[in-house]
Amino acid sequence: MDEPPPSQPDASEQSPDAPPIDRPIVIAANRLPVMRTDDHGWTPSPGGLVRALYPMLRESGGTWVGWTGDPDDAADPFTVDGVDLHPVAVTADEIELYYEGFSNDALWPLYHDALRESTYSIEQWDAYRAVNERFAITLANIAPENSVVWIHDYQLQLVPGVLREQRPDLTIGFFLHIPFPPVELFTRLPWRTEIIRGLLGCDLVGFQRPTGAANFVAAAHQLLDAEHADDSVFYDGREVQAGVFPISIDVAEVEAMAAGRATRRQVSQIRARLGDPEVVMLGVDRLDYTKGIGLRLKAFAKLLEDGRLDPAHNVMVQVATPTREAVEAYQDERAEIERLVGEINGRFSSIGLPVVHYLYQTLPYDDLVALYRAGDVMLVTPFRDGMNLVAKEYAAAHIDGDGVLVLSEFAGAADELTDAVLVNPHDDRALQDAIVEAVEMHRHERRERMAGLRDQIRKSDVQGWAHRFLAALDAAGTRS
Ligand code: ADQ
Repeated sequence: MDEPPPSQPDASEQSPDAPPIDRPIVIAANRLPVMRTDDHGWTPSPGGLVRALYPMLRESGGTWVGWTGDPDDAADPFTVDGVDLHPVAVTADEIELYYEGFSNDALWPLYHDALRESTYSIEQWDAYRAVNERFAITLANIAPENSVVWIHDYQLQLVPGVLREQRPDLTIGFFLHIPFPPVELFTRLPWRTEIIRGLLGCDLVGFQRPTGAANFVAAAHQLLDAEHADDSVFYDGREVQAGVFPISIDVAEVEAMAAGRATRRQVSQIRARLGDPEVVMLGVDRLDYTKGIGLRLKAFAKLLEDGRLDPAHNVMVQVATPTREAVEAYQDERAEIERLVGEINGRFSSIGLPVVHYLYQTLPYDDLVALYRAGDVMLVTPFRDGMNLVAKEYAAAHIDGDGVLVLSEFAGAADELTDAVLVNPHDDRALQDAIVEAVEMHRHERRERMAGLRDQIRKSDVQGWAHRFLAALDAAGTRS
């Protein structure tokens, strides 16, 4: 084997944060990975994606393109911790049309099994296209020659196509964090061909589950008559790969938080405040209609009503993060959940001891980890979910080796977390039985299943996910 050139650091000296490729990396996502501090500075925002990618960009001096989160914010490029940040301005009207409208009221429901009727409006589409073009032009202007550009999620599906036209030298990848729907649903979208063409500007398109990749390949074939073989589509004289890259969490970080003395103290406090029940059931979600929060509340209520669970010994804690509050479907969902919580508490609580504890709040990550540890049974029951990181965080937090995860088959996490109690949440009776099974599970089986879950998540954390995607993207770009 050749000796490495003297200027190259020895592999053993490489920082674990170093990216797996030598070329410059540019990330594009709807939001920049930073938020404003009280003293008008910037700090990295919380969230798994940022935790996975930011240290890597910091190490390699990379770049991130995105919106600051404030309307009409045309901030100049700036640098935080050695990462170059390029804001893309989005106007207040565009936030309504591109973000709340096309992204979250057309694409989001359609991509989640059409759980709600999508709104298809030409004004929204025009705004989506305009913002996507703006992102692509920013990227075309700043991406170094031959660099690797990694674009994230459903808000930016047209970016690869426009960018490819402007900068054929770039290697372009895209990761879809949510499901890619079956062709029968996808073809409802009036601009389905434009979206597929946009994604075909990539060298590699990544999905959470094999079904997402297969649906995308099938849509490209049906709509554009593109040739395909296994996991590749051939279009416009180029090969576009469709790969599967299930996202994960920062396992070490959650484990370290869960092990801290403060967390352990917090866990005892939480259980005491809940009235030291035998079983604490937990739900943690963005308040989204895809997450099946109402469904699990109804299942809990039915179990109390039928006497299969005793309200004196079983409590539920539901934490719901405020999200997309300007979109009507989200306002309706919140009203329905709060009505259910009120109804269940009215019927089954006693004074000072509500049977459902409901928080409509965003909690700090360490408080969330303490809650995970305090939860005996975690209920993750989405109708459809790209992955669901809560399921993985719960397993990572249970360093005590105990706790049961009830998990919907319709979450991407179900492919890997096969030691959960898997359930079809559309089946009322099955969901009720799954909850009872989790509550009554023998300690030996609980520990065995939790060991399986923890082994699985430790095999693939979010840093590994980012490395695998970038290595595959680099290879795809070199090949084509
Ligand atoms: P989300 O739909 O947001 O993500 P999820 O994967 O569960 O869903 O991630 C939610 C994150 O928010 C978790 O990391 C969790 O800790 C945090 N969170 C939830 N409730 C919270 C609360 N009350 N306070 C503070 N934090 C809270 C989309 C897709 C998913 C996919 C991810 C990542 O819809 O399917 O797993 O992207 O690809």
